[in-house]
Amino acid sequence: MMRTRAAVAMGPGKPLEVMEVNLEGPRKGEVLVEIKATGLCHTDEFTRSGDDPEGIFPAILGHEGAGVVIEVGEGVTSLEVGDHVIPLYTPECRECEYCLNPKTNLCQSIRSTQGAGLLPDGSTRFSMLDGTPIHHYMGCSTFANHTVVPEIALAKIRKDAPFDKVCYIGCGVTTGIGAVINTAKVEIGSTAIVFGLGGIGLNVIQGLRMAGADQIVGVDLNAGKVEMAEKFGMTHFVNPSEIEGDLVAHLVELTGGGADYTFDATGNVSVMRTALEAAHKGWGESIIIGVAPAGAEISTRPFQLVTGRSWRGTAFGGASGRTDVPKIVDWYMDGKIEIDPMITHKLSLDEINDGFHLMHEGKSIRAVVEY
Ligand code: NAD
Ligand code: AHE
Ligand code: ZN
Repeated sequence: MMRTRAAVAMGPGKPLEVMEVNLEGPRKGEVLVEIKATGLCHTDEFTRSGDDPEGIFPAILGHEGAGVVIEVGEGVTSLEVGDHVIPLYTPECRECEYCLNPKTNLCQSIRSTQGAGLLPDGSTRFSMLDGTPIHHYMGCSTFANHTVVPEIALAKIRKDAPFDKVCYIGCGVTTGIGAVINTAKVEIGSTAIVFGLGGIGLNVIQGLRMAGADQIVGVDLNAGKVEMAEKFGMTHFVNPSEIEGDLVAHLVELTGGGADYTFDATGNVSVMRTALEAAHKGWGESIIIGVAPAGAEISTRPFQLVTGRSWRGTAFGGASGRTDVPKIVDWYMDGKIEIDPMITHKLSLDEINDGFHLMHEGKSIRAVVEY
């Protein structure tokens, strides 16, 4: 048993509380990781706020981290002390029915315990100093300086990659670029619309430029996002609050009949409908990335699908983390993708709640906490 510092979500809608917590060492198949840096993703805020139907409290949130292996539990063979790692909320056991099916990245081997805020043996390693158990989050809990993660949920990465940048590959970068490359499989010369120019949407844009899309339309209510989006490849910007009349009709006209691919990176179900209906008749595909609050539902006229649009979704950009994440780290280190400009704020753990305020004010793309 050791002590570490963590930001604990005590209840829905409450600010995180930074405190000392107890952490038990790794059991069979588990690894103790010292987290060096973590990004703040909107999904952490979604759970903190109480919108997540799977939200459990108290919990240590955070799922976009990078760090160093401190200790390995019994039976761990793929990692050793000193390895640099990125925790994976979508693990890769390479054995389950899902891992063996190339059509999905959704390894299910530990999904039920992970969703219940527990490690695979059904228990938690974190507790308050008075002994109250604290739940894990998405199998990662990177808002703690040290965390215990199953071996199958750790990607081993090169040691020269900076933690304060590649932590973002733990969610935002991989989700955005992967949605384009793995899920949509965008072809050279395509037209695309990206709804939401935040930490995910900008990476969709970066992925579209890599894939060779001709027209990349960004849609956001915050015009402050335009400069960064243009830097990453956005060719046209639409602010829905400035469009008189029907937004779908405007987007369909702008893209010459609708876009080949549209992406929701807002989590707003009415935006998801707009995204589907702005996809091209006959072949347009709309990819849902955003996560929506408990009770929210999507709807459209079935005729939209009858006439050839399809509605799809993606988790972690369709990436199989232990295989794909080290490659994406290489892309960053080789200059094939950019991360640095999107990390707009660096915080200490004590300042973590400021990161959520910056997100709400639309001032940050990614705030990163460095330990
Ligand atoms: P963010 O807060 O950085 O960005 C959201 C952007 O959407 C902001 O720029 C905001 O101005 C814009 N926006 C909000 N409402 C809008 C509207 N009605 N019309 C147009 N633009 C609007 O958030 P993020 O970290 O980029 O995450 C985006 C979404 O993706 C969240 O729902 C998050 O939970 C989800 N997410 C999903 C996955 C996955 O694997 N599927 C992974 C990461 C994040
Ligand atoms: N708990 C939510 C769903 C949240 C969700 O969709 N999570 C995404 C990752 S978001 C990362 O920022 C995901 O991977 N989903 C697949 C899974 O198995 O959780 C709810 O609505 O219940
Ligand atoms: Zn995320």
